[in-house]
Amino acid sequence: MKDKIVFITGASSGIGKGCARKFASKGSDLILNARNVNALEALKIELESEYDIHIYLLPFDVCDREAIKTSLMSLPEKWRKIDVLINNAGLVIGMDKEHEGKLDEWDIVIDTNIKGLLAVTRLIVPGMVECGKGHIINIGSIAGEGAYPGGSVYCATKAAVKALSDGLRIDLVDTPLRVTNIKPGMVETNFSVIRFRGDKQTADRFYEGIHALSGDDIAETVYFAASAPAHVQIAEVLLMPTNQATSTISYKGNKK
Ligand code: 8X3
Repeated sequence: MKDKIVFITGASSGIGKGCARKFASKGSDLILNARNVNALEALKIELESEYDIHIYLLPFDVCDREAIKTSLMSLPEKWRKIDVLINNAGLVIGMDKEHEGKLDEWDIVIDTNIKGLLAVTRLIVPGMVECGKGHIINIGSIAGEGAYPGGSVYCATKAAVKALSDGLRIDLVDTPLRVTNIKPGMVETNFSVIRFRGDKQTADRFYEGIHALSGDDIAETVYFAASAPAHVQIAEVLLMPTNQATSTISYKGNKK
């Protein structure tokens, strides 16, 4: 993946940061997006000093359609031919029942996980089609396989990521472009702290007794899909910890 340009949304932490590290270690140049400018700048300094690569920062909120447009239009010419788009930005707030949760929080989840992914895709993929090359890797979730207690809206958004990935694969079938949906199970990142509205202790308890996946584990699979030969399209990957079987069935008897 040397000299390829990889665009990652939500790159300041977790799976996005893991992907940034992995692709940087393989010689890819990176366009990194997130809302947290300071975290992005720190990551740029870290990776550019460690690897012989260049990083361009595009801080915006994927919910802000105008900001996405302005930012992408501001990209210097040499950064415009994006090889790999990793639609990673996503979140969940709360684990409320569908008839009890907060509509305002769900708006943020839906706007980020579905509409944000769609807006970024809509703006970047036409350039890939024009160049006759490109790979769109969406970070879906095991949550998109079926609903689980307290997850109804999040699960719905990840089911939407599956439909958007499948639909895009259909729409691009007559092109050399590839579309992959990576569907992680339990991954221990800041994601769960946000899920529990900032309560780190509850988030930690969620993963107690199971060796959860890390952002770096997911990045390995993302890289595997991206670096497959051009005629190989990895459509979907469902990956979870060894002691997880489904969204709701896991064995938490093993200490980390
Ligand atoms: C996160 C997976 O099962 O923790 O996408 O909700 S789960």
